[in-house]
Amino acid sequence: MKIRSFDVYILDLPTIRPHQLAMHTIVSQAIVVGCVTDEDGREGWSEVATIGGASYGESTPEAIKANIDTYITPLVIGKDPIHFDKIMFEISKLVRGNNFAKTVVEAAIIDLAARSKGVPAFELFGGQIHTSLPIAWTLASGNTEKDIEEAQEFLRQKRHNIFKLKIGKGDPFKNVEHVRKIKAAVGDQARITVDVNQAWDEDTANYCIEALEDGGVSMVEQPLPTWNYEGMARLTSRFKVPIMADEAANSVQDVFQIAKHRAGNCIALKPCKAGGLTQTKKVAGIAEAAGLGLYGGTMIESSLGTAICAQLYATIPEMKFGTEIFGPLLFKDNITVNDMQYENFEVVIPTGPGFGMEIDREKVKHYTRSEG
Ligand code: MUC
Ligand code: MG
Repeated sequence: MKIRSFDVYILDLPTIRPHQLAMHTIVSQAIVVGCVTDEDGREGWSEVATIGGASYGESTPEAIKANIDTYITPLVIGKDPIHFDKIMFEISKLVRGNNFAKTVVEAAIIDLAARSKGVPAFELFGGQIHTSLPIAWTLASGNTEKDIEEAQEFLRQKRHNIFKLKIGKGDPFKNVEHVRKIKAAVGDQARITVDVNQAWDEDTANYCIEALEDGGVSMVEQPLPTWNYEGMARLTSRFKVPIMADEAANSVQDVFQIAKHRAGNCIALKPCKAGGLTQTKKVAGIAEAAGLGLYGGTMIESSLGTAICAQLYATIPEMKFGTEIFGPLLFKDNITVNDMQYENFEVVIPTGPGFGMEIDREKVKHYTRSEG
C-alpha cells in the first residue's frame, strides 16, 4: 500500500459567539485540513487549528499549507502509511520546525493506516485507556455577566464543571476581579482555571496570582511570555496553585527543559505543538517521568481535529487536569457527518475506524477559503 497524494485545504469556520483571548478575538477560526490517499483510493483525513493568524504562534494557516505542498508532500508520496514513524523521522531530517504542518501530515497518514486495518487509531498507540475524559469549557465572551450565565447553564446541563477563563486582555487587576466574581458565583460546583496567554510580566504575575489563589482559582496557565523559563520557575516555587506551561511547552525538547528547571508544574499537551501524535506521547513520557501533571489541550479544532486529540489523550495513563477539547461546541457548523459526544461533564472518546470521524466533503468544500 503506497501513498498516492496529499492535499491541504484552509477552511474558515464561524463561531457561535466571539471568543476573546489576550491577543485576538476569534469570530471565525482558520483550520488546516489534510487528505491523504493511497493507490487503492482509500483516504485519511486530519486537521490542525490556528488562532489569530501569526498573533498566537508562528504557524500560520498559509505557511502550514505552503510548507506541506512544497517541502513535505514530495517526501511522503510512494511511502507505506503503516510506517508513519519512519516517514516522520525522514521528514524531520529535511524539514526543521513546522510542527503544525508535520501534525497535519502525520495525523492524516495515521488515519489512513488505521482505516486500512479497520481499527481506531488509538490501537496503533497501545490501545484505549480512557473511554471518556473530563472536559473544561472556556469562558471568553469578554463580559462577566454573560460568562456567569454561560457557566450556570452548562452546570445545569451537566456539560462542564471546569471553566477556564481567558484573562490576558486589558487591565490585569480588573481581570482578577472578573475571575473572583465568577468563582464566587459558581462556588464549589465548579473548578475555575485561568489562561493568561503570556500577557503578564513577572511583577504583575506575582500580584495577580496571589489574588487569584486567594479567590479559589485552581490552575494558572502560561502567565509569562514563552521565553521566561526562569520567571515561570520562580512562580512555580512561590505559589501553591499549579502553574501550567502551554505556549512555552512547544516541543519535546521544551518540555524536557521545563521539567529540568521546574518552569511549571503541569503541561498542556497539543499534538500540533509537539509535531504530531508520536511526539506528543514522548512529551507525556517526559512529563510523567518528571512528575508534571498533564492536561489535554486544544487549539480549538473542529470535530475532526478534536477526535485526533481525544483518541491520543485516551492512550495516556493519567490526565491529572482533564481536557479542554471543546472545539466542536464553539462552532456554528461541522465538517464531519458524525460529531463528538459530550455527556456528564466528560468528552466521549470516538471509537470508529481511524480517528472515528466521517468527513463531510460538501462542508469541506463550502468552508474552504477561495484562493487569491
Ligand atoms: C490556549 O492557549 O490554550 C484553548 C482554549 C481556548 O479558549 O483557547 C485555546 C488556546
Ligand atoms: Mg493556553
